Amino acid sequence: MNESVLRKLAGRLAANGEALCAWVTVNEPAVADWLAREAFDAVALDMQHGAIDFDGAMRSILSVALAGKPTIVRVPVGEFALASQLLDAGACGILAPMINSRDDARRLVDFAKYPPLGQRSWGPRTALPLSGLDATAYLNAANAMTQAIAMIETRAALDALDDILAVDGVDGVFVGPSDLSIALSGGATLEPRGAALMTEARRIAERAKAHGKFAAMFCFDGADARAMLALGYRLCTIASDHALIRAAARSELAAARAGRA
Ligand code: 3PY
Ligand code: MG
Repeated sequence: MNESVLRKLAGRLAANGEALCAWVTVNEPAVADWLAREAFDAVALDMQHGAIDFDGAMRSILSVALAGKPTIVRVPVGEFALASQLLDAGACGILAPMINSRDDARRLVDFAKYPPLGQRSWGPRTALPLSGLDATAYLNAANAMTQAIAMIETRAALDALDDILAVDGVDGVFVGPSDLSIALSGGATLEPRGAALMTEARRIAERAKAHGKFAAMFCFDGADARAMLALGYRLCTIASDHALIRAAARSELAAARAGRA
């Protein structure tokens, strides 16, 4: 079972499959575990805007693995060294925000992939036992099992999109629709499903496909994820943990009060 956890996400994406991903922002492995036990294909931990620290990420990765699911971690901007540590701790994918150039993308690959693709340093403390492989077999399999995902969320990233996608070792691009919509409006509005964003979203999906890589998208609910899958996005979130909890609370409170004064 363990080896398949590390291979699961890559296997799904390599076979042109689709993956729906939970989005966790709290530093509590139980929340990652609850979501992992629903029918998500993967769980993402957000260390950029969420409250997750390294210790929490480490524990959450193990909880998610125990539920038989792979974990992706979003690191803070530019924290590539942390990416290697998270992979050592058993993460299957790294989501790197604000990747704006070929050099940024190369740096992500340097820390996420072993030679010859990158320069990830050896020390897969938890990943190796989780993989069920011996050290050499893990070394040989790790690059293919590990997703290096570049976030596209600025005008510079749009300009460099083909350069970023062309970097050997970048497995996919992930649209940050909120930041990208802010960038597209010159800082004036937040319209993550506005017309300008959607025009770029279509182009990003098309360019990723042309490079033989996957496109991923932060989505706001199930219907939104369904629409993005229809556009060719193959890895989609459906809502963050706090949004799911609040939406469920709203819906159940409304049900409890329906028809009552
Ligand atoms: C964005 O929409 O900018 C994101 O980073 C999604 O989390
Ligand atoms: Mg963002």
